[in-house]
Amino acid sequence: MSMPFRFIHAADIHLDSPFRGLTKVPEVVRAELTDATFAALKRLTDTAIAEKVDFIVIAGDLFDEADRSLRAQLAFLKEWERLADNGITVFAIHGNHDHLGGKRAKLTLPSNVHIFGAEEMSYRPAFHRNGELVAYIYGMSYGERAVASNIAATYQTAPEAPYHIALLHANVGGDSGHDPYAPCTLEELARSGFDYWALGHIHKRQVLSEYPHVVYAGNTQGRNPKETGAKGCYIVDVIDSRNTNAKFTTLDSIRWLEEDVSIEGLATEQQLLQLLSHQIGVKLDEEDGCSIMLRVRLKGRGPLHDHIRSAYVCATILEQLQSEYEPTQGMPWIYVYELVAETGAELDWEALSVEDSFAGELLRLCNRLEENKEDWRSFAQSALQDISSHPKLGRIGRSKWDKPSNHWLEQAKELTLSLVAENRVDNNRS
Ligand SMILES: [Mn+2]
Repeated sequence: MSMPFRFIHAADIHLDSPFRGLTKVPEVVRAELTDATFAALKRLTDTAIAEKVDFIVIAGDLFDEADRSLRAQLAFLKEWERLADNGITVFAIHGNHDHLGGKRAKLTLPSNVHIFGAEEMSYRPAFHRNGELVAYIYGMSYGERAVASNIAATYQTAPEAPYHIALLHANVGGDSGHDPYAPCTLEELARSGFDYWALGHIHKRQVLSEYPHVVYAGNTQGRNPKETGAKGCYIVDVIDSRNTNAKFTTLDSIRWLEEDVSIEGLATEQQLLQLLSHQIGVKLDEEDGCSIMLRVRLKGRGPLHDHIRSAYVCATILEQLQSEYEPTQGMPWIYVYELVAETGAELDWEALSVEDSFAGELLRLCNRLEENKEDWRSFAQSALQDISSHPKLGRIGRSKWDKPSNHWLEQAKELTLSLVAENRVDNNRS
């Protein structure tokens, strides 16, 4: 075995990715969101230099678009030159987002950068910074957006290297949440003879296996409300093929998070606002200097449920929080982009379930439907019959109405019972 070495495994940088879906954000937030993928790339270089890695591997989707923006290409060039100045080599493949069929400027890459071609799998030697051969890096880029074949099956190790690192942009194990590109199974990767599969494509980081290591690095910067949590890369220390240690490190400057806050025990909107304000302050301190895009979900049961069910009240509270935590440039900020109420009425469900009243009868019906999914399906279908058979309205949602979701039942139960039970209290009072 050769000497120990260190490399970075990154993927899915999606440089110059546009932020879609949020129309009303302050200018500071918009500008920093737009620059966030660039900031992550810069931090990747900084980290590689500070951690004295021998080389970097990037497993596809370096760019967000196959027709790469000039700004993105120049940014990569600049970072790669910084790496070259520090004796760090880069090995990269391109994925479905930046496949080699797209348009791009003709730039000459520095000699420390190797991009794998799309014709077939090929390999290159990787060296320790003292010049000793420590590994072979294998890879194959996408030549077009949709690669439907199992390209991992074409990967083969060359015997003479001490350690084998395979770069692959693929959907391993058929994750239904992602495009099924270059499909393959974990089992076939695990028995292929490679020591480390450096994967890209799925943006959530995960270590699927150790010895051999099969690892998704995740993306380097979250780009939308679905890409929550810390994002970055793995720093991998290899002593030998039976002693490999992958350590996650963050590269993101803006983090998408979700926070649940319970309304239990709160009597007024003012108390809710104070609680939210406090929680948000705590959150900002927790996330090691990152700015935060926060979605707050109100949960639990309490007297406030009736008030915050109104979209107006939620919107007003959200505005208050946004103005209290107004983002300023140059320091970490927190921006609450959404506040949703998923709360329930404060009801004595046990007493209600035996009560001789319309509300009691309604609850017993809901409970029966919850227990028997067949009953629920036929109940929902007959209730929706008129609307789903309507020539125009029916077209809107027939495919959904044919398969009524359990979530609808939960929502209907909450909504109807809080309305019915509320009226019942009012009647008792009058
Ligand atoms: Mn990607």
